[in-house]
Amino acid sequence: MQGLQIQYLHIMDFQLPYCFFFLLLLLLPFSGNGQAHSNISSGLFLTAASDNLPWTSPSGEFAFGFQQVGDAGYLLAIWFNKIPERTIVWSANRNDLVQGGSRVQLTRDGELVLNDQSGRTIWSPVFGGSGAAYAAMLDTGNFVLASQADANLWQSFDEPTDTLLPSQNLNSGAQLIAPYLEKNYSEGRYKFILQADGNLILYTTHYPLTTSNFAYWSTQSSIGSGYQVIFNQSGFMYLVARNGTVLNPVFSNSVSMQDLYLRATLDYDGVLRQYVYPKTASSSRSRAMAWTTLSNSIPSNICLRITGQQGGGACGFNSYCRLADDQRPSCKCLPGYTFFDPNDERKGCKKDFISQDCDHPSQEIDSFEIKEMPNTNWPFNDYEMFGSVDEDWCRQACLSDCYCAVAIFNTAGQCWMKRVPLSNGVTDPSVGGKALIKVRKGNSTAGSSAKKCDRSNLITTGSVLLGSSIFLIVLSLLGIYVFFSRWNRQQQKMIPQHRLMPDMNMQNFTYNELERATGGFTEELGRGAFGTVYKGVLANEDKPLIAVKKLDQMAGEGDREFNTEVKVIGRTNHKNLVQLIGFCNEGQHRLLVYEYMSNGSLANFLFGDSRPNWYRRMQIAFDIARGLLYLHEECSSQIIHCDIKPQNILLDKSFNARISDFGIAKLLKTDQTKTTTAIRGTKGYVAPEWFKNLPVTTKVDTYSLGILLLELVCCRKNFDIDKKEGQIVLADWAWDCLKEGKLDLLVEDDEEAAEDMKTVERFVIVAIWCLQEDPSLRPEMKKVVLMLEGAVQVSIPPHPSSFISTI
Ligand SMILES: *[C@@H]1O[C@H](CO)[C@@H](O)[C@H](O)[C@H]1NC(C)=O
Ligand SMILES: *[C@@H]1O[C@H](CO)[C@@H](O)[C@H](O)[C@H]1NC(C)=O
Ligand SMILES: *[C@@H]1O[C@H](CO)[C@@H](O)[C@H](O)[C@H]1NC(C)=O
Ligand SMILES: *[C@@H]1O[C@H](CO)[C@@H](O)[C@H](O)[C@H]1NC(C)=O
Ligand SMILES: CC(=O)N[C@H]1CO[C@H](CO)[C@@H](O)[C@@H]1O
Repeated sequence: MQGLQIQYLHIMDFQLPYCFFFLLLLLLPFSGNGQAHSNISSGLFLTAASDNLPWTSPSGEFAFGFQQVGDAGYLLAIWFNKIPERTIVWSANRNDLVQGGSRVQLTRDGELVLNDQSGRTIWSPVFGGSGAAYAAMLDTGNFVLASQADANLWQSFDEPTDTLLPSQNLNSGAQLIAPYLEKNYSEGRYKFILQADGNLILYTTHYPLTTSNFAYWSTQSSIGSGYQVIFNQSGFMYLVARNGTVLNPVFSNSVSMQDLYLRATLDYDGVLRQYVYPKTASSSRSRAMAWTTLSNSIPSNICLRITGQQGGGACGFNSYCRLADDQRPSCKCLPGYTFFDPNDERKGCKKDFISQDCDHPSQEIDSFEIKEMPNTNWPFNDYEMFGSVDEDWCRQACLSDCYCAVAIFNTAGQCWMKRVPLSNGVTDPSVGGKALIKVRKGNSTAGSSAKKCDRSNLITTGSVLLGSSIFLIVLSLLGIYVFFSRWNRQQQKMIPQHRLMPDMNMQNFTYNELERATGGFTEELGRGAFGTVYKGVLANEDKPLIAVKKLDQMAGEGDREFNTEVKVIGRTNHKNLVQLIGFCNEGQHRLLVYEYMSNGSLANFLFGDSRPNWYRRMQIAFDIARGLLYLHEECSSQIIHCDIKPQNILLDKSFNARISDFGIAKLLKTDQTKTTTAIRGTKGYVAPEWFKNLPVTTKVDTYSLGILLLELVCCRKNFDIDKKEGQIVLADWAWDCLKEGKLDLLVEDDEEAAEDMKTVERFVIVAIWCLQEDPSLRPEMKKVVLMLEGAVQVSIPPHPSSFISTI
């Protein structure tokens, strides 16, 4: 009805004659164009267009209609309609997107038909009996076609794509097929099927076919077999045997559907996960939330589970899989190999160097070297095994054999020789042994392009000099001669020193130097929005440890901009910032070199096993605020961090907190004031204005600091699904406690903090000031520091009106 009212007002705007308007109103239901319908009667249709309104369920929580997928076209889908992500739970044409102007209609014959613009039928569900009298989008997320007598003729729940919703069951023979990529809904490489024999199985497929390849998880031997998988309203998923016995659950998370949206999805990486998303009354509150994974995913480590004779494994060929800190599988190429497509890591990697000459392998031994990777293996692909040998023998054997791509040497003194393409690669402590990977020396694209680059610079300098005048030519030639002969001599004596940037204490590294310093980028310290960080050591006398951040590749970035921004970062110097000591800008490689922080991130410190003491946590809060004050007001050009969170706060050897990753947002040349869909901050710590197209100011950092302060006081994450009702979102709970004068509840089992309630209270009040939805109400960082130190009087803050929870 709401839809009709809107239509009404709209038409009144145009001041159409009353009777004409009435006529239109009568025609509307038949001329399609989606409005909020509960029952969709025959004749209605939806058109694929960016402004199309879907058919929604009575509560508005689910919608059926067209979703645009990038520039590729439209998906006829069902999605969660009350959350900003519009997460898709079902689709009709995942392998065959339609273009704008296509339409889906419940025909007068009672058939549901998706036609493309030319009228060709793309999809139409098949069901028995006569046509449907009406269709309905239900509040469960099920789209049904029903007869006049209300009998279900067809339902989307019976033909799932990659997701199951609570109350949706998987019947014998039904399956989920993973999407190809996170945002590419085409059928991908994994499936989850309840076979006719009752076994519930996760399979890899023979992509691009959907036939079963390797079973990497199944219930038959552990749980048993059944004829139906039930996914009930509290989030339990279990098999029911033919005789009605309920078997042990597959998922046993108990979830309150009142507060949370829930789904079980077979993700593109082959892992079946349960996700929850907080339902909230106010729409502004739900804006910055995200889907959280519930703890047990299936299988727990897919890297170790896939060991098929055919196919690349959990990652593609010539790569290896490792469970990252976030418990998700991460795919990497082995040294000397690069991704076919960096956006599609499971497509595998290709060799990036010229293979060994098989006619004369021994002549080429010196051109190859071995890179080591501990605890790594490619279980199949062996073509030879030598027992009772030592590691050196194994290395030589691989170097002198042109078939050998990798040799695995294990503690039993065995040397397994393997050839490409390597499959089922995995790195895990349980693997043991080490992989010896053969790569051609010095054949990296980076190395060669760097040399070219240096030379061409010299040539340009030369020609400018020559262009001036004949007299100058003679002079310059003489000069150049003298310069070069001296320079050459000096070069021979001197071990090349790092080139210092003229106006700051920063080094310009070559890619090869950093590759060497990090042992070929092997030891990963962390992974952020902009790239991966590796541990390394410089070859200087005192062998300082470094952290090298390899920025993700960007298309068409100007060298000058990169250098300018690096200079801005390089000029910063404060004891609460991680110091940038150098960079590399060579070909497509952009790297930043920082001092190494030996005590890891605040996230690990704060949310780890043992709680850091209250005094240390207070000091950390002061440190972070002072670091931000410096970035905002005291350094030569203002820097807004945009991504303050515990993962970006590092602890040096004396446990001083140091802010890292500042200035990078700018460096990637995204306009600071423009909100795009690619929000840089991390969900939960992100200020509400990000989502509202308002300019981004230093107050976004103030907001994130507010969340961090509460986490420091309470030693827990802002969003914690395991907490009691009312305590799940820390920011909400802290406000409630403050309002009711019960702040002691926040630090209940923390004696030290409980004895210092004055400070706890001050910190919470400052935090709530920082979390004000209106940025202008949030204090400047200078004020925050003074407030935290207790140097200024702090008044009781108003209700922040919007809390954003951490995920
Ligand atoms: C949809 O139509 C059916 C059958 O006509 C009716 O029983 C049901 O109440 C209708 N639902 C709504 C929400 O109008
Ligand atoms: C999804 O990936 C498949 C396989 O690579 C490709 O054919 C298809 O075009 C992709 N779809 C979109 C929307 O990018
Ligand atoms: C879901 O199943 C579990 C386990 O059988 C049971 O304890 C729970 O009560 C069920 N919830 C609902 C809403 O049926
Ligand atoms: C039902 O079947 C299961 C296994 O399929 C079996 O373990 C159980 O004993 C059966 N229960 C009854 C009551 O027959
Ligand atoms: C410097 C060098 O030899 N580069 C080569 C490395 O390998 C690739 C791929 O085989 C060649 O194209 C490069 O020329």
